[in-house]
Amino acid sequence: MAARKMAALACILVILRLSEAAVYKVGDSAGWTTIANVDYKLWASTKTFHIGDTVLFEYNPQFHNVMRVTHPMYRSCNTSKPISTFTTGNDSITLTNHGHHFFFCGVPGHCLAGQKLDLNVLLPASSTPLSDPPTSSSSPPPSTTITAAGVPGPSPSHAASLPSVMATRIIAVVALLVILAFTNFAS
Ligand SMILES: *[C@@H]1O[C@H](CO)[C@@H](O)[C@H](O)[C@H]1NC(C)=O
Ligand SMILES: *[C@@H]1O[C@H](CO)[C@@H](O)[C@H](O)[C@H]1NC(C)=O
Ligand SMILES: [Cu+2]
Repeated sequence: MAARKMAALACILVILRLSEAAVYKVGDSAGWTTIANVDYKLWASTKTFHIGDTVLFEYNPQFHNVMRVTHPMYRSCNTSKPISTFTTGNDSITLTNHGHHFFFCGVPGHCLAGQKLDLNVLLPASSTPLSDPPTSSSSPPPSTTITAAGVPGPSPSHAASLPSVMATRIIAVVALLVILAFTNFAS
């Protein structure tokens, strides 16, 4: 009995976690490459990234790597001082803070050829009011890292996705509570 309850509760926690963290393979089936002419800017624009999501860079480590860099280094494809470098060919990077995350391939010429990625991780829903100050606030919004040129802000699809995420979670929890109730009656 207790074990079943614990198992059901564990399932609830796992489903809550799954419904909020996504894994995105960079470039989808093409992966992280220069030969397929993937438009990584377009790829990123079709996704909505949240804190806790993971991006997976898959590539042949003989020919490519992944460097996380600052915005100025990203713009100029400057590989001299990366924040971090990944070289396994199967690099999972969990997005732990909001704002822009800049990556490129550090192999000479590859960034210039377009093997570069700018991800904008949106603020969690609960803290959105803090970044959109009400009329009573006189201080400017703390959005220095979010206003880089050429990248759209939080899109309507993000706003629309929040209720559906909540609905998914609520349905999952209700379903598991029903299962839990039935297993209790059955034993
Ligand atoms: C690359 O960045 C380093 C330090 O961040 C800087 O010293 C160097 O001048 C830059 N190189 C180019 C070509 O911009
Ligand atoms: C890459 O890593 C992910 C987990 O991070 C794993 O599921 C996948 O099988 C790995 N792929 C390869 C080709 O090693
Ligand atoms: Cu490369």
